[in-house]
Amino acid sequence: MTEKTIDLRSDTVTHPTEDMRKAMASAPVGDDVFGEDPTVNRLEAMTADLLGKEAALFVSSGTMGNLASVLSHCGRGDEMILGDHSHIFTAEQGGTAALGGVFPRPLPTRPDGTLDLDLVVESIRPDNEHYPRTRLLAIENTHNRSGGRCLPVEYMDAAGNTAHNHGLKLHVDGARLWNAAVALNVAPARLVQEADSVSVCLSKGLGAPVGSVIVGDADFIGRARRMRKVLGGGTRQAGIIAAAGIVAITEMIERLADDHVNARKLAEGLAKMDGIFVDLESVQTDIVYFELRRDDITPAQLSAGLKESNVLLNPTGGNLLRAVTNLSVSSADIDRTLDAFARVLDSGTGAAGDDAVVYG
Ligand code: TLP
Repeated sequence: MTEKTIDLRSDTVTHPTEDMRKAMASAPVGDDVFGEDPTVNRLEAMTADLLGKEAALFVSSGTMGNLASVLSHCGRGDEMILGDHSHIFTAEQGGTAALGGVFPRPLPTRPDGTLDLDLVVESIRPDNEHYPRTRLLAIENTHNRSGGRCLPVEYMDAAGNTAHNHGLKLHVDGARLWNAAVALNVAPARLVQEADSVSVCLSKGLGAPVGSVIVGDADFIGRARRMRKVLGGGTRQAGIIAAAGIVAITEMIERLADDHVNARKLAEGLAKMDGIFVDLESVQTDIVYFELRRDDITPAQLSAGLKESNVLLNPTGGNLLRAVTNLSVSSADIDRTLDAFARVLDSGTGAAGDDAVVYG
């Protein structure tokens, strides 16, 4: 029997569950550009409700969700304040600037994934013909590059209040907001109570094959719907994929707790190994960033060595690697992963690995 591959490269690698496939096969559909797909409409209504907002829009990806949101809040030449380690700033091709002319104002991301809100206020431009108009503050929860850390309710509220007190809107990249809600034991709606827009992913920890949803007030969603169309994201019988999204938000949120337990187990196991450093405090959800502190093996060699034991994960630059637990990874798989690490590190050679770095 071939050994199972344990895929820790991301929580995006999962395949749809049986329930999702069944729902997809029997989903009632219509033309969603006409607003006539009952399954898309249902997914949008359910997600708006879950996040406590007036309206929602089904989009193809997290990147499209962020892009359509930012471009619906800002016009060309407007400025957006965001973190220098945020996904929007680091890993979306600068699309908000390239396609929408939105000027990014990156501020230092603190280790816990937050921005210093006093610095946000200082960075807001006064009304002056030399400056762009600052329109938007964007934050990320959970914060990927900070190890999947959760931004707590108090910070989310404070960010919203800070933005609103200065005439800005607040956008939340909530690709993994579900993980934050489960880890913090708080309703997703409560976390984003002060946000003007939120983008949530269905195809990360929740296991759906495709899709994200953005939420906000009806006026914002009206603009975002136009924006989605010009970005080429107006799709037709999209209920086929939205059906899996409905299963994702009804059946798959609570089980994220299992991914968090597995990530913790992996992190604690790795922390005991010679030459591996993990900041255990950073491991709050499904993401484990760790540092390789060895002279005899590089991150690329380590991941190539693990691959020979059918364990996949990504070097993400410098000495860092990232592992993300997910639906397809069990507690027993974590034991096998730790054994594979021990073997590769003991041999001290890994395998010939290229130096390719995958963004994580
Ligand atoms: N993140 C992916 C890669 O791009 C790194 C991953 O494997 O983590 N916001 C956040 C916080 C994200 O982590 C991602 C994807 C996105 C937005 C974009 O989502 P997609 O990939 O659906 O466009």
